Amino acid sequence: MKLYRSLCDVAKFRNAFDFGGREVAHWFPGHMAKGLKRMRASLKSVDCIIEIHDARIPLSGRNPVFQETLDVKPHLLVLNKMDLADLSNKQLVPTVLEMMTKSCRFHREENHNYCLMVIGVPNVGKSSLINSLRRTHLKKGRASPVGGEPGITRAVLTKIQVCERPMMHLLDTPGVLPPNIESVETGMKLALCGTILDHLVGEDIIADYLLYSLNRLGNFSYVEKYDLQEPSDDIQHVLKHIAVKLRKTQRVTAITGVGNVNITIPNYAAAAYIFIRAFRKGELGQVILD
Ligand SMILES: Nc1nc2c(ncn2[C@@H]2O[C@H](COP(=O)(O)OP(=O)(O)OP(=O)(O)O)[C@@H](O)[C@H]2O)c(=O)[nH]1
Ligand SMILES: [Mg+2]
Repeated sequence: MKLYRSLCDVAKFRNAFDFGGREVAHWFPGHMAKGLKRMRASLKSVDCIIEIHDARIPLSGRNPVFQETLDVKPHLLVLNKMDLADLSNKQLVPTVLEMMTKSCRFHREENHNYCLMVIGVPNVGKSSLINSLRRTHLKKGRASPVGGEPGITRAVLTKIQVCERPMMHLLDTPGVLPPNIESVETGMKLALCGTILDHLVGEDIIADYLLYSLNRLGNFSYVEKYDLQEPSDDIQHVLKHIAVKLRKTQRVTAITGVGNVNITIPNYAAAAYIFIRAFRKGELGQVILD
C-alpha cells in the first residue's frame, strides 16, 4: 500500500466540509412515529432492550429519543457492522441472560420465558442480528426480511423466537431516527451510513462528504482502487476516474457550429452511487466517522 500522507498531501485537503447552507435532513415518516408509539406501549412485556448501533458512528448514531422514551433496564448497546459481529452474536444470549437475572425488576423465579426488544436507527442490522441469533441457537432460517436500504422493517413488533433454552423471543422493530437531527454534520454521517434514504440528502453531496471524510482520516484506498495518480479532494475528479474505470459513461451528441459531434462523458450520478456503495460494503476500508 502506498503512503501518500506527506505534509504536502495533508495541507491540500479541506479541513472543514462546506454544507452550502443545507438544512438538516429530515426523515421521520409515519411508520417511525407509529413504531415508536407501539414500542412504548409494549414495554410492559419486555424484559430487556437491545439497542443496535452502527460501529462507524458510535456517537452520531445514537437516537436520543430512545433514551427518553424507551427507558427500560436492562438495556444493552451492541455495536454492529464490525468484523467481530459474529463473535458478539454468540456472546449476546449469555450476556443478556446475566443482565436480566441480576436485575431486580426481572428477578422472578418462575420466569424463564424472556422477551427482548431490538431497537436502533434504520438499516443498522436489527433484523440481521435477529436472524443470525436464530441461526446460531435454533439452526433455523431467516425470519425477518433484511435489505440494503433503510426502512425495510415496517411491521411493528414482530415476535421472533431465537432460543429454546432459555425460551427467548426478540421483538423486531422499525428503525427510528430522531425527529430532529442535531446538526447537518450528524445528518450527513447518518446518511453516509445508509440510515436515511439517499435521495432525501442527495448522492452527489453524500459522495463528496465521503471523499472529505476519507481524506480527513488519511484513508487513501480509493486512489489505487480507482486508478488515480494521487489522493484528491475534488469529487468531480474522483468520480470521473470511477466512471471511466467502471465504464459508467454516456454517449451524448453535442451541437457545434460545424455539425453534430458524438462525445463520451462520465456518468457522475452512477459513479457517486458506486463510490457510496463501495464504502458501505467496506471496500474502502474500515472507518470510524465520529
Ligand atoms: N457489513 C455489514 N453489514 C451488515 C451487518 N449487519 C447487517 N448488515 C447489512 O445491513 C443492511 C441492513 O440490515 P437489516 O438487518 O435489514 O437492518 P435493520 O436495522 O433491520 O433495518 P430497518 O428494518 O430498515 O430498520 C443489510 O444490507 C445487511 O446485510 C454487519 O455486521 N456488517
Ligand atoms: Mg429490519
